[in-house]
Amino acid sequence: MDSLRPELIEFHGVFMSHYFTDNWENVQNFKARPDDILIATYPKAGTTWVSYILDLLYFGQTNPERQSSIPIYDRVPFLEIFVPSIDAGKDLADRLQTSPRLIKTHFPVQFVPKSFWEQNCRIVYVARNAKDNMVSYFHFDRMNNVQPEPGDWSNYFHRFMEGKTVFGSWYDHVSGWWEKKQSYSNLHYMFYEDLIEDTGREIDKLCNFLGMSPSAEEVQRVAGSVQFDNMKKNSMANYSTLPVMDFKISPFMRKGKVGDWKNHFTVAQNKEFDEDYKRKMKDPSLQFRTEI
Ligand code: PPS
Repeated sequence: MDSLRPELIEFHGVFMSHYFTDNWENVQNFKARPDDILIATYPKAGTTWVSYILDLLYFGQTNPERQSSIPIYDRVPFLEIFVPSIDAGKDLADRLQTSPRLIKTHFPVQFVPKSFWEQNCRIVYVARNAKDNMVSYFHFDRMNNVQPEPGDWSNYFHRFMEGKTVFGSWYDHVSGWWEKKQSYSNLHYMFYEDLIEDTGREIDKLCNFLGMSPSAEEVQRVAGSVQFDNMKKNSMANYSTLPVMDFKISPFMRKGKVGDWKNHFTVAQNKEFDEDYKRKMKDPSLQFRTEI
């Protein structure tokens, strides 16, 4: 498996791996439909969680058998993925029979295929505080054989701050999408920490954005199904069926917490990080919580 590990490459000014650029032309020419819903995130920000919520809201009652038979990565294709032995995300998305189609991307905003904007698609962006996002991404890169070698924690810590991770700088990603929200009204910007704090409340907000009005019982049912422990033991949600991941190194559903960064950052790293963060994150309207 180790031979699959790619190098980090610079692509249109963003650090990427070839697994997400090899199908570039096809992905850029993807034909979005007006009812498509794009779930956009920086990696490890809560993509799977929100994908599962949306899938249950739309299809949990009309098509319950999909919950026990189709892994989440097939229900919600990862548009730009192009890895040998795994179906290309663009092809999976083209073959989706559902309406709406739920589609996942980790692209920074400037890489999103233009048809999503032309069709005025609804977009759900999920952001997670940088410290926990970094820790989660580190463990993911350790266990995922189609990600570049993460190296040791201290090396990774600096690489993350320099934007040298696949899909580039966290700072540019969350800020770029935040800025887009000011001009594109069909974008719902959510935070992982808010979901942890009150999943039901966040599902209500999501439904409001999507024009759905499920009953309070239905919202609670969905919130219960997507609790961390339930998703962790659900083989259709926990990625255990995907061969490129080595769960002996770290599980996909790892901790699911706000504040795990405290178990990784040294006092000196935390100081260095906070000073650098202030220099990079200039917009006071975009605030993250690192504990709740
Ligand atoms: S990916 O690979 O980018 O699609 O990963 P992504 O799904 O965005 O992020 C994985 C992290 O989200 C956590 N997660 C959850 N936390 C709380 N509740 C639920 N239901 C949940 N589902 C996924 C998952 O555990 C990863 O975070 P860490 O901190 O590594 O545990």
